[in-house]
Amino acid sequence: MEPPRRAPSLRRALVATAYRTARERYGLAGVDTESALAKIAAFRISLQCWQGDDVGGFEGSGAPLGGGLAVTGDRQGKARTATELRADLEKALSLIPGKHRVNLHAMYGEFSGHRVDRDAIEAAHFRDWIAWAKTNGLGLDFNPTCFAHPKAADGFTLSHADPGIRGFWIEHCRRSRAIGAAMGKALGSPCVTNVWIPDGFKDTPADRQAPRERLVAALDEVFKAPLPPKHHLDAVEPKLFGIGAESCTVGSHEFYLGYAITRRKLLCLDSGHFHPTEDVADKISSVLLHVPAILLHVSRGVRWDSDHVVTFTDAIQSIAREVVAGGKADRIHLGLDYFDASIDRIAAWVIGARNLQRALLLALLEPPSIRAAEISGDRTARLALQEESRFLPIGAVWDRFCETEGVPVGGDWLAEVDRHQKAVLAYRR
Ligand code: RNT
Ligand code: ZN
Repeated sequence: MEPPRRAPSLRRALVATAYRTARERYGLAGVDTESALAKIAAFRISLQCWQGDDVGGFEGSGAPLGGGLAVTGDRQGKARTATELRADLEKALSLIPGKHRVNLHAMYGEFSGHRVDRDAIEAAHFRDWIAWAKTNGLGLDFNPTCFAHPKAADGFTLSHADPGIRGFWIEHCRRSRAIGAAMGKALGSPCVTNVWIPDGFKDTPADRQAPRERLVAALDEVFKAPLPPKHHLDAVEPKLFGIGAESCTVGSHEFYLGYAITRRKLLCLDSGHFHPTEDVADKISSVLLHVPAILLHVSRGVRWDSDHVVTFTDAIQSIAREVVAGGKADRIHLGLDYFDASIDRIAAWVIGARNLQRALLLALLEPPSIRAAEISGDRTARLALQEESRFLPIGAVWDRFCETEGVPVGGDWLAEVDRHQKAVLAYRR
């Protein structure tokens, strides 16, 4: 990775002065900014590799994306090889404070020009990813790819009525878990392997029961081999509906909540996978009572599961607030899940990750008087203090964090993205 960029001395002096004042201001509100800074540095975010190439992967099969997933935009410069994707990820990571993880999909293996079908993938196909992650001090997470494949073309995979097709996807998911475990072992940090399948009905099914029974049985097959939690954790990802699966999504919320509870799996909560008026933040404390841990796919749905870049919305602030305030952050794995090719792909990673971090920082800087007001039954004070706390000088604390982590302060990172565009992306045709 590149050496950290130094802010000019005037900028440095301003950041230092603003931080001193902010620290005192927060001190008046009973908040210790130093402790918040120590804590924010410990949060690791899993960057979705698929933002870098529009969910393309390196199988070279040319199969359409499918599965109800849609990437808009076609900006020049998308990563065409794993080497390019790693270079782009390094650039993004150099502009995001802290240490993080990278989330891979099975279709991102390196197959050296060979056609390796999904039921034949092995850890060897991810050797270079693992070596790269080790060199860069990154953790890896993993996903079976149950879309963009002829055997998923009719919209069904693990719940398929044809036992041959079902068996193919079971084998793919089994192998994906083994690969995840190899990654976790090599990197000394458990890999979360998350199973999401697109299976569902566009129109009203005559039978909703049978596909769900098949899915339970298929998942039980997939998860049969126990893997050491030290290296590997299993997650399952429900969804309300997808494009082409509007009338019945086999892996619905109720389906997977029950599955995760009874099989002791992580439940993945993707912020785009609920009805737009639902409050995903409110689900965290409930779900954590019943499942071992949660995987968050932090995304931004605009009117639907549109996978927009994460911005500093109320929704993201409340999610991060629940992660922090619930006191169970060690059981919550953070990942981003969106894909946008209408803006610079590297900037998309940086914007989303920095916003999630800022939302976490805001939560870490919450004045204790808010909770105290609730305990004393003073609802007026709770509301008043919640609203006042939004205007405390978080920006100065964030700038301080960026500076101590050696990443650009404020919008200075854009110049780096621009340089990368001109020096690297511009040559990709
Ligand atoms: C789809 C799910 C799933 C995918 C990735 C690519 O709706 O959110 O997590 O986005 O696996
Ligand atoms: Zn997701």
